[in-house]
Amino acid sequence: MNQHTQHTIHTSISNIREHGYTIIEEFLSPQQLVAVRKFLDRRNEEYQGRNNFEGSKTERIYALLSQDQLFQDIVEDQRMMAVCDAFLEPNYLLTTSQAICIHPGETPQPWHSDDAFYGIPRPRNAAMSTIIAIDDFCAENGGTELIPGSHQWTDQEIGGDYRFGESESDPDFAERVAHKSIAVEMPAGACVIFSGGTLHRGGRNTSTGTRRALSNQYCQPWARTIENFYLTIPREEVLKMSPRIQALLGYSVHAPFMGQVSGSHPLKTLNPEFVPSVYRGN
Ligand SMILES: O=C(O)CCC(=O)C(=O)O
Repeated sequence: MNQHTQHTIHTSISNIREHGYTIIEEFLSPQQLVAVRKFLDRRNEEYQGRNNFEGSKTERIYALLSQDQLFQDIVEDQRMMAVCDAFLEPNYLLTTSQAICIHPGETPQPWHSDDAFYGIPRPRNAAMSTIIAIDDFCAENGGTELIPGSHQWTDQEIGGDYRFGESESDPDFAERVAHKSIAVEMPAGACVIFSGGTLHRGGRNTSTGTRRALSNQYCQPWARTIENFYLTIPREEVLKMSPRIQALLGYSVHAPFMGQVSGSHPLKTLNPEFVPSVYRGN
């Protein structure tokens, strides 16, 4: 790792500690950016959101890393792994890997934090999120909005459980945070990394173009993941992935025995001959 990368990681970690987020410019190489765009251009109308949280004019592709090695490389980017190493316990997991394409006319997403699934009092340290710009992000095209410093807010300070849209029913909340929030304006290829506790939302898209992004999120090794990768990614595909990606998908043991499979290490299940002991004999 060169000195520039080390400096980027160091700055990112201290920004996240202090402000709840950081931006890494040129997170994707120009080649990666071109390849991601090419992939997304081929995949229109993949999955239209079913509610205001997913976004009725927002297209999402879940389990994105299973689609191409390109996305696996981005998931295990060394800068992001170093940031996760600083905030999460060893054996942390990938909790979701998705493309989020916000089309023109989309309304703002409800304010939320990505760690709201975990019923631990705030401020908590359960997850880390990334949003990587595939198009330039601005306030008009649905660029992510976030509230700096909100990773430190307690449940009382928030005044509600803003999990999947509850903030919409509380106009006071939007009013209280309006002057505290910022629109993340960043060029294509840049990445905003934020604490799972940082309040944020996908912005309103009043422009004529689609705002495309990737979002990889990571959680503590003891937390349930948003996406159930054991069921979405066939084991023969997992077998082809790097050891790091396999561990991030849950083919790892969080000491002393979380994640075991009938008493065996989950990596053993990648052997096509593996049969869980529960099926043997009886
Ligand atoms: O697309 C964005 O900018 C934010 C999306 C988001 O926060 C989410 O779907 O959880």
